[in-house]
Amino acid sequence: MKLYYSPGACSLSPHIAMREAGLAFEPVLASTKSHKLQDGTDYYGINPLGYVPLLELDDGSRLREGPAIVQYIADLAPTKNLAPANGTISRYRLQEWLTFIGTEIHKSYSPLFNPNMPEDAKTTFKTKLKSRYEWLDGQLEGKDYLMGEHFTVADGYLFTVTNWAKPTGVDIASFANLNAWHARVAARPAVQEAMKAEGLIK
Ligand SMILES: N[C@@H](CCC(=O)N[C@@H](CS)C(=O)NCC(=O)O)C(=O)O
Repeated sequence: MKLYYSPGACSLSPHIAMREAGLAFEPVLASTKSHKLQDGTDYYGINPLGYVPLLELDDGSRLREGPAIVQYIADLAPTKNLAPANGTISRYRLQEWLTFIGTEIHKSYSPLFNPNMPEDAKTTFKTKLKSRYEWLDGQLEGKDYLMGEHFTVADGYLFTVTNWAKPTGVDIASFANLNAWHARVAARPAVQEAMKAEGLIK
């Protein structure tokens, strides 16, 4: 399998999932700025929408959308408990988390990276993000991970987007449960490996 990624982008989430799952894959750098691969190939020819992540399966077919990709990866390694079994209410709880992270958190950060977005609009998104994180902080009370004692692909996704708080100026310093959870996820060997491989840490 090939995972198209850009360092520190939301593609870090499936990258973490791959390493947590212990699956063999080829990471392929597809810069979100140039939309070109390192050999100059136009990334729009691979994903017409231009964004990462994208997973190319061994049969050459391609899967888009982070929440779908991480569930696909989790299901390839069922013994790793990265997602509850399909058809169970717990699986819908995971999907509830992935949808929340994608629509309420991830896509509220996107305007903060847009140089053409006016500052007052950015402030609106920062305020929204802070209120979502305040709620999340309460949800993490007494829990090691979002779904309880086990790390799931939802933790990898929330970790990935929460890494953007500092560079975009979203103030999450006062959220003790959230910060303890973030440190717990950051310390996982697979997360360290993925971040090192993307050049985000040494
Ligand atoms: N709906 C997509 C959105 C992915 C997305 O926003 N990717 C960003 C990086 S975090 C990107 O590649 N941006 C560059 C672009 O859109 O050209 C998903 O959830 O996978």
